[in-house]
Amino acid sequence: MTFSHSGFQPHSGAPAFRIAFQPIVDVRCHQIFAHEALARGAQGESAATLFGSVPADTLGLLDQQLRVAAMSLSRRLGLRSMLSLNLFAQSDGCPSLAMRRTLAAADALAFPYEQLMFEITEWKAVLSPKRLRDFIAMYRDFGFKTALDDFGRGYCNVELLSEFRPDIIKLDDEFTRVAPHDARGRTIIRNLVSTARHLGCDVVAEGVETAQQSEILNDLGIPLQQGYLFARPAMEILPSVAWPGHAGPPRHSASIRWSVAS
Ligand SMILES: [Ca+2]
Repeated sequence: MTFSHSGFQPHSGAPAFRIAFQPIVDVRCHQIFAHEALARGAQGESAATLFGSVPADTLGLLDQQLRVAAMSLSRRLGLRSMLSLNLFAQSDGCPSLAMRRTLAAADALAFPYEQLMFEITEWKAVLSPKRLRDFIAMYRDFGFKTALDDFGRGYCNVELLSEFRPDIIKLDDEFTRVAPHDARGRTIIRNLVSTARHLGCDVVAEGVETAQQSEILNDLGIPLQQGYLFARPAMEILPSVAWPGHAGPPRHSASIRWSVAS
Protein backbone atom coordinates (compact mmCIF):
# COMPACT_ATOMS: atom_id res chain seq x y z
CA MET A 1 0.00 0.00 0.00
CA THR A 2 1.43 3.38 -0.98
CA PHE A 3 0.36 6.94 -0.27
CA SER A 4 0.20 9.79 -2.78
CA HIS A 5 -1.67 13.09 -3.18
CA SER A 6 -4.68 11.08 -4.31
CA GLY A 7 -4.74 8.90 -1.20
CA PHE A 8 -3.73 5.38 -0.28
CA GLN A 9 -3.46 2.98 -3.18
CA PRO A 10 -4.27 -0.53 -1.94
CA HIS A 11 -2.37 -3.46 -3.37
CA SER A 12 -5.41 -5.07 -4.96
CA GLY A 13 -9.14 -5.05 -5.08
CA ALA A 14 -10.03 -2.18 -2.77
CA PRO A 15 -10.39 1.40 -4.08
CA ALA A 16 -8.06 4.29 -3.24
CA PHE A 17 -8.93 5.99 0.03
CA ARG A 18 -7.81 8.65 2.46
CA ILE A 19 -7.74 8.91 6.24
CA ALA A 20 -9.07 11.80 8.33
CA PHE A 21 -8.58 12.21 12.07
CA GLN A 22 -10.92 13.75 14.63
CA PRO A 23 -9.99 14.03 18.32
CA ILE A 24 -12.01 12.78 21.26
CA VAL A 25 -11.25 15.15 24.14
CA ASP A 26 -11.56 15.20 27.90
CA VAL A 27 -13.08 18.59 28.74
CA ARG A 28 -12.21 18.28 32.44
CA CYS A 29 -8.46 18.41 31.93
CA HIS A 30 -8.22 19.67 28.33
CA GLN A 31 -6.46 16.54 27.21
CA ILE A 32 -6.89 14.57 24.02
CA PHE A 33 -8.19 11.13 24.94
CA ALA A 34 -8.06 9.59 21.45
CA HIS A 35 -8.08 10.32 17.76
CA GLU A 36 -10.69 8.55 15.67
CA ALA A 37 -9.47 7.56 12.21
CA LEU A 38 -12.20 8.14 9.63
CA ALA A 39 -12.30 6.62 6.16
CA ARG A 40 -12.73 8.91 3.19
CA GLY A 41 -12.77 8.38 -0.56
CA ALA A 42 -9.86 9.52 -2.72
CA GLN A 43 -11.74 12.76 -3.45
CA GLY A 44 -12.86 13.23 0.15
CA GLU A 45 -16.13 11.29 -0.21
CA SER A 46 -17.81 10.06 2.97
CA ALA A 47 -17.12 6.65 4.46
CA ALA A 48 -20.62 5.55 3.45
CA THR A 49 -19.92 6.48 -0.18
CA LEU A 50 -16.54 4.77 -0.07
CA PHE A 51 -17.93 1.55 1.38
CA GLY A 52 -20.94 1.72 -0.93
CA SER A 53 -18.61 1.76 -3.94
CA VAL A 54 -17.11 -1.68 -3.35
CA PRO A 55 -18.60 -5.15 -3.78
CA ALA A 56 -19.70 -6.84 -0.57
CA ASP A 57 -16.94 -9.45 -0.80
CA THR A 58 -14.30 -6.68 -0.84
CA LEU A 59 -15.54 -4.88 2.28
CA GLY A 60 -13.38 -6.92 4.62
CA LEU A 61 -10.25 -6.20 2.57
CA LEU A 62 -10.98 -2.47 2.47
CA ASP A 63 -11.77 -2.38 6.19
CA GLN A 64 -8.51 -4.14 7.00
CA GLN A 65 -6.44 -1.90 4.72
CA LEU A 66 -8.02 1.17 6.32
CA ARG A 67 -6.94 -0.02 9.76
CA VAL A 68 -3.39 -0.69 8.63
CA ALA A 69 -3.18 2.69 6.86
CA ALA A 70 -4.54 4.52 9.92
CA MET A 71 -1.99 2.85 12.19
CA SER A 72 0.84 3.58 9.77
CA LEU A 73 -0.19 7.22 9.38
CA SER A 74 -0.59 7.64 13.14
CA ARG A 75 2.95 6.43 13.70
CA ARG A 76 4.29 8.88 11.13
CA LEU A 77 2.32 11.73 12.74
CA GLY A 78 3.73 10.91 16.16
CA LEU A 79 0.32 10.17 17.69
CA ARG A 80 0.51 10.04 21.47
CA SER A 81 -3.17 9.55 22.33
CA MET A 82 -5.21 6.41 21.77
CA LEU A 83 -6.02 5.60 18.16
CA SER A 84 -9.65 4.71 17.62
CA LEU A 85 -10.39 2.53 14.61
CA ASN A 86 -13.81 1.76 13.23
CA LEU A 87 -14.57 -1.89 12.81
CA PHE A 88 -17.45 -2.52 10.45
CA ALA A 89 -19.10 -5.55 11.91
CA GLN A 90 -20.70 -6.57 8.64
CA SER A 91 -17.36 -6.64 6.85
CA ASP A 92 -15.71 -8.83 9.42
CA GLY A 93 -16.65 -12.22 8.08
CA CYS A 94 -13.85 -13.95 9.94
CA PRO A 95 -13.07 -12.02 13.13
CA SER A 96 -10.07 -14.14 14.09
CA LEU A 97 -8.47 -13.64 10.65
CA ALA A 98 -9.06 -9.87 10.83
CA MET A 99 -7.62 -9.92 14.34
CA ARG A 100 -4.48 -11.77 13.23
CA ARG A 101 -3.92 -9.29 10.41
CA THR A 102 -4.45 -6.35 12.74
CA LEU A 103 -2.00 -7.82 15.25
CA ALA A 104 0.56 -8.42 12.51
CA ALA A 105 0.21 -4.83 11.31
CA ALA A 106 0.48 -3.46 14.87
CA ASP A 107 3.56 -5.59 15.51
CA ALA A 108 5.20 -4.50 12.25
CA LEU A 109 4.67 -0.87 13.22
CA ALA A 110 5.60 -1.43 16.89
CA PHE A 111 2.18 0.01 17.72
CA PRO A 112 1.31 -0.70 21.39
CA TYR A 113 -1.89 -2.74 21.64
CA GLU A 114 -3.07 -0.71 24.63
CA GLN A 115 -3.03 2.42 22.46
CA LEU A 116 -5.65 0.91 20.13
CA MET A 117 -9.39 1.12 20.50
CA PHE A 118 -11.94 -0.45 18.18
CA GLU A 119 -15.31 1.16 17.59
CA ILE A 120 -17.73 -1.56 16.57
CA THR A 121 -20.16 0.03 14.15
CA GLU A 122 -23.51 -1.20 12.87
CA TRP A 123 -23.38 -3.86 15.54
CA LYS A 124 -27.13 -3.94 16.12
CA ALA A 125 -28.00 -5.03 12.61
CA VAL A 126 -25.45 -7.74 12.13
CA LEU A 127 -24.16 -9.49 15.18
CA SER A 128 -26.10 -11.89 17.33
CA PRO A 129 -25.76 -11.11 21.06
CA LYS A 130 -23.50 -14.13 21.53
CA ARG A 131 -21.29 -13.21 18.60
CA LEU A 132 -20.99 -9.62 19.79
CA ARG A 133 -20.07 -10.77 23.30
CA ASP A 134 -17.39 -13.11 21.89
CA PHE A 135 -16.20 -10.39 19.55
CA ILE A 136 -15.68 -7.89 22.38
CA ALA A 137 -14.06 -10.53 24.61
CA MET A 138 -11.64 -11.53 21.85
CA TYR A 139 -10.47 -7.96 21.28
CA ARG A 140 -10.22 -7.31 25.02
CA ASP A 141 -8.13 -10.45 25.54
CA PHE A 142 -5.47 -8.91 23.32
CA GLY A 143 -5.42 -5.71 25.36
CA PHE A 144 -7.44 -3.56 22.94
CA LYS A 145 -10.22 -1.31 24.14
CA THR A 146 -13.62 -1.82 22.55
CA ALA A 147 -16.38 0.70 22.02
CA LEU A 148 -19.97 0.31 20.90
CA ASP A 149 -20.51 3.02 18.29
CA ASP A 150 -23.74 4.94 17.70
CA PHE A 151 -25.24 4.00 21.05
CA GLY A 152 -28.63 5.59 21.57
CA ARG A 153 -29.51 5.71 17.88
CA GLY A 154 -33.19 4.84 17.61
CA TYR A 155 -33.40 3.60 21.17
CA CYS A 156 -31.25 3.46 24.25
CA ASN A 157 -31.19 0.17 26.09
CA VAL A 158 -28.96 0.24 29.15
CA GLU A 159 -29.33 -3.54 29.53
CA LEU A 160 -27.08 -3.89 26.51
CA LEU A 161 -24.21 -2.54 28.61
CA SER A 162 -24.32 -5.29 31.21
CA GLU A 163 -24.75 -7.87 28.47
CA PHE A 164 -21.83 -6.84 26.27
CA ARG A 165 -19.50 -5.04 28.72
CA PRO A 166 -17.67 -2.81 26.26
CA ASP A 167 -14.96 -0.49 27.64
CA ILE A 168 -16.67 2.52 26.09
CA ILE A 169 -19.98 3.50 24.57
CA LYS A 170 -20.20 6.33 22.09
CA LEU A 171 -23.47 8.22 22.24
CA ASP A 172 -24.81 8.96 18.80
CA ASP A 173 -24.81 12.60 17.67
CA GLU A 174 -28.57 12.70 17.07
CA PHE A 175 -29.07 11.67 20.69
CA THR A 176 -26.52 14.10 22.16
CA ARG A 177 -27.92 17.00 20.14
CA VAL A 178 -31.42 16.64 21.58
CA ALA A 179 -31.24 14.85 24.93
CA PRO A 180 -29.18 17.42 26.92
CA HIS A 181 -31.82 20.10 26.23
CA ASP A 182 -34.78 18.04 27.41
CA ALA A 183 -35.62 17.02 31.02
CA ARG A 184 -36.49 13.44 30.02
CA GLY A 185 -33.35 13.22 27.89
CA ARG A 186 -31.18 14.38 30.80
CA THR A 187 -32.74 11.72 33.04
CA ILE A 188 -31.93 9.06 30.44
CA ILE A 189 -28.33 10.30 30.24
CA ARG A 190 -27.95 10.30 34.05
CA ASN A 191 -29.22 6.71 34.26
CA LEU A 192 -26.99 5.64 31.41
CA VAL A 193 -23.89 7.24 32.93
CA SER A 194 -24.69 5.73 36.32
CA THR A 195 -25.06 2.23 34.86
CA ALA A 196 -21.93 2.65 32.74
CA ARG A 197 -19.87 3.74 35.75
CA HIS A 198 -21.13 0.79 37.76
CA LEU A 199 -19.92 -1.51 34.97
CA GLY A 200 -16.58 0.26 34.53
CA CYS A 201 -17.55 1.59 31.12
CA ASP A 202 -16.65 5.09 29.88
CA VAL A 203 -19.09 7.20 27.90
CA VAL A 204 -18.17 9.40 24.94
CA ALA A 205 -20.58 11.97 23.52
CA GLU A 206 -20.36 12.44 19.76
CA GLY A 207 -21.67 15.42 17.80
CA VAL A 208 -20.83 18.11 20.36
CA GLU A 209 -21.22 21.39 18.52
CA THR A 210 -21.91 24.10 21.11
CA ALA A 211 -20.31 25.18 24.38
CA GLN A 212 -23.69 24.90 26.13
CA GLN A 213 -24.18 21.31 24.94
CA SER A 214 -20.65 20.47 26.09
CA GLU A 215 -21.20 21.99 29.52
CA ILE A 216 -24.49 20.17 30.11
CA LEU A 217 -22.99 16.84 29.03
CA ASN A 218 -20.00 17.38 31.31
CA ASP A 219 -22.32 18.26 34.21
CA LEU A 220 -24.22 15.03 33.50
CA GLY A 221 -20.99 13.05 33.85
CA ILE A 222 -19.74 12.87 30.25
CA PRO A 223 -16.44 14.74 30.00
CA LEU A 224 -15.26 12.68 27.02
CA GLN A 225 -16.58 14.49 23.99
CA GLN A 226 -16.10 14.65 20.23
CA GLY A 227 -17.46 17.12 17.72
CA TYR A 228 -17.07 20.25 15.62
CA LEU A 229 -16.88 22.40 18.76
CA PHE A 230 -13.37 21.05 19.36
CA ALA A 231 -12.17 20.02 15.90
CA ARG A 232 -13.54 18.93 12.56
CA PRO A 233 -12.09 15.81 10.96
CA ALA A 234 -8.89 16.76 9.15
CA MET A 235 -7.31 14.87 6.29
CA GLU A 236 -3.96 13.25 7.05
CA ILE A 237 -3.14 15.53 9.99
CA LEU A 238 -3.93 15.50 13.70
CA PRO A 239 -6.02 18.67 13.92
CA SER A 240 -5.54 21.34 16.59
CA VAL A 241 -8.20 21.42 19.30
CA ALA A 242 -10.20 24.57 20.05
CA TRP A 243 -11.17 24.59 23.73
CA PRO A 244 -14.36 26.56 24.41
CA GLY A 245 -13.72 29.70 26.45
CA HIS A 246 -10.02 29.77 25.65
CA ALA A 247 -9.05 32.68 23.45
CA GLY A 248 -5.37 31.75 23.27
CA PRO A 249 -3.70 28.98 21.32
CA PRO A 250 -4.72 25.45 22.21
CA ARG A 251 -2.79 23.91 25.07
CA HIS A 252 -2.40 20.64 23.25
CA SER A 253 -1.91 21.42 19.63
CA ALA A 254 -1.44 18.19 17.75
CA SER A 255 -1.35 19.68 14.30
CA ILE A 256 1.51 17.98 12.54
CA ARG A 257 1.82 18.22 8.81
CA TRP A 258 2.81 15.06 7.04
CA SER A 259 4.08 14.55 3.57
CA VAL A 260 5.48 11.41 2.03
CA ALA A 261 6.65 10.42 -1.33
CA SER A 262 4.34 8.13 -3.21
CA1 LIG B 1 -17.13 5.80 14.89
